[in-house]
Formats: sequence, C-alpha cells, structure tokens
Amino acid sequence: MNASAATTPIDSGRVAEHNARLETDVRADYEALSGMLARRGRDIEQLTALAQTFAVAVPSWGVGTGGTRFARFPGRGEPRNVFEKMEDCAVIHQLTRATPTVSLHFPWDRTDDPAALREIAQGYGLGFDAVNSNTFQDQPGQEQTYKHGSLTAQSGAVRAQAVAHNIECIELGRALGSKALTVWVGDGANFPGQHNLRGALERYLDSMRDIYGALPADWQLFIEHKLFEPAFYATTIADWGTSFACATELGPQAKCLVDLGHHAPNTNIEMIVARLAQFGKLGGFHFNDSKYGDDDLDSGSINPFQLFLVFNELADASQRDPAFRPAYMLDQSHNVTDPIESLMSSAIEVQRAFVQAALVDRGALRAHQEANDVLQAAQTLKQAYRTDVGPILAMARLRAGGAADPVGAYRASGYRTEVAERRPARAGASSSGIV
Ligand SMILES: [Mn+2]
Repeated sequence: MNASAATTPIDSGRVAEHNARLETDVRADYEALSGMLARRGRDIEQLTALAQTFAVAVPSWGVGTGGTRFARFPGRGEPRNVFEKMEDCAVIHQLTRATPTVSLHFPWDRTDDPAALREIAQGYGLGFDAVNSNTFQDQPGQEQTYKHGSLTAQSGAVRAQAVAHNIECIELGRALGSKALTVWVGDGANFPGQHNLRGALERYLDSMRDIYGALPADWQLFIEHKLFEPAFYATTIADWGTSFACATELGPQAKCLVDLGHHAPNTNIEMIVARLAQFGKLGGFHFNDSKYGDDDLDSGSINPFQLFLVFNELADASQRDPAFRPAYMLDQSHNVTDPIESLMSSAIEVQRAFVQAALVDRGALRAHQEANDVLQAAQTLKQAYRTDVGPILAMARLRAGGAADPVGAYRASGYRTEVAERRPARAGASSSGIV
C-alpha cells in the first residue's frame, strides 16, 4: 500500500516539510554516488529499486522499553496494548517504508477480536509476519507451570498445555493473515544430571510433531535456537545443529530461525547462514547485535561488518535460487533509547547491509577465489562494505513516501510528546519482553 493511501500516525504534511528541507542535499549526494558507481559499472537506479523491495518485520514487543534481568526503566508514552503497539509500528513504517509487517507475540498481544486488529493494521498499511508463542513464562490463571520446562517438560499435562498454546497461536495467526509460527523455548537444565539430555530432546520432538501437525499447508514453522539463558547448563535447542536436526525430523514446513545474538561469542554466523541455506532449512532471522551474549542491542550497532557478511551469504543464496525468501525480523531490547528511534535506525542498518551485499562484484569475487587471490577476494568484499549507500537508502525512502531522515522527521513531529499525553502510564499495563 502506498503511504498516501494509508492512515499515517504522523501528519504527512510535516513529513513533506521535513523532506523539502533535505531533498536538495539528498539529490546531490545521490548524483555523486551515481557517478562513482557508474565508474564501477553499476547502475544506481537498479540498486535503489532493489532497496525499495527490502522489508523487515518489526516485533510488537520492541516498541515498548525492554529492560534487563535487573530493571526496566519505562519511557514516556509507551504503548499499553496491541492497538497502541500497532500505531507505533505504523510510525516506523511511515518514515522508513521498510517495515510493512509486524511480528506478534502471544499471549502478550492476544486479542478477542483478531478481525478488528487485522482491519486496524490494514488501515496503517501493515500486515502480520510470523507469530511467536510464549511458553517461557507463566501467565495469570494458567493451570500448569513452566518452571521445569514446557515442550520438554516431564509432565504430560505441562507439555499438552504448551502444545495447545502453540496451536492457539496458529489459530490467531490464521485470523490475522500470518504465515508462520516461531517457536523458542527456554527449556533446558541448570545442573548436570537435572535432565536426561537425550530424553528432553525426544519430548521436545514429540511436542513439536503435534504443533507441526496443526500447521496449515501454506505455513512454516520456525525453530529458534539459543545457546543459553534461562537454562545455563544445557539448553535443549542450543545451537543450529540441533535446530537443523529437529527441522529435518519434523518435515519440509519446519525451518531454522537464526537470531544473531543466540550464539557463542565469535561464532561464524555467516557460515551457519550458508550451511542452512545450502540445505534448504534457513527460515528466517531475528536481527540484533551483541558484544558478549544475547545482548539484544540495535542491529548493526556493534558489528556491522558481520551483518554485511550475513547478507553477502543471503545474496549468494538468492543468486542461486531467486525464490529464496527467508523471513526478516528485528528482535531487540531497547533499554536506553526511544524504541521507535532504535527500530527505525535498525531497519535502515539491515537494509544498508542488504544493499551493500548487492554491491559485491560477484563475478570478480569468484575469479579471485578461483585464482586463489586471497587479498583481492577479501578486498572485493571490503569495497562493497566500505561504500556509503546512504544516499540510495534515502532516495528509496523519498520515492516510497517516507522520510529522508526518519529519526529527524520523528523528532520534529513531536509524536512521543503527543502519545505521552494520551497514554498515561498504567502499572503493569505494558508487556514487552526479550526473545
Ligand atoms: Mn529472537
């Protein structure tokens, strides 16, 4: 949907004013970059058109302040329910034109009226990406506790409850127009001996077979692995090997989801991406960044080169199979920034890596690899990575009706102050988590 046809939470006249102030500079930078790329035999228009195809889903839980295990410091005007979350997500898409879908998390976003939610989303020009289940915490009134696991629990009643919740997520997702369920479980052991390691995975697979069996034919099931936390000794789905084995065991609709923060430090994540793509099991991503562990920092804020190398593998996979379409989602925790600003910046960082990867001269790279010219092969990647594609991204936004500078336009709009007035904080009303 075109920005002008959708309900825009920020007055489109204000965005146009903001763009008018910056447009001359954007065009000058774009022309300069166009000349530079032309000398490399690249057409900037083709890259801008490609940039406009980029889309990453925003997590509903990301528009509230996240927090750490120690504290949460709520911000002003935080959304108090799923409808207010949709409004903030609409701001992000209005200004970046790169986030046309929202990934919901149940039961945090549960609604008795999915049709109304779907209609409101459509009004904003938004759709729904994968839905996420939650069996890593107990909800008020829940019969069985997940303290000792969910899909892997020893208790059949607990496992049945966790399976039923996932099937309910599928039903809600169907009503909303989603096409995938992402399953992450915190199940695992904190002490050696706590679990029979093989037995826990057998129970996980049994539970997942029941969930898989409830999938509509055009749905995918994403298995998200995570190295550790909350299980600090042995997490049941800890790594891509386990995820791959389970996805293979379950069937063709099951795929692996790679959250960039869910690996040991220094893990070669781009190689995992290449492996999963090679064997047809790469379902999607949760983008974020980290320095030490599952830090859930903003995408591209710590290691943008790694993000580029991930997209370099994705570009290679797309070239081999044009139908290759993994799901892109952001999954971050915003503790010290305005979540809308972080999500806009992060969507742009991921889009930047996508365009930089498209800039790689694949013919030259292959020739250097075949000639064992290691230095030039590395330099070929670096040349693409060092190219400032910012003008391409800004032009893509302008052409799609977004903002030349989304954070600048957002701050100038006064949106945060406005929602702070009409969304007074309510104790316990905000639900945002980290997964
Ligand atoms: Mn995640």
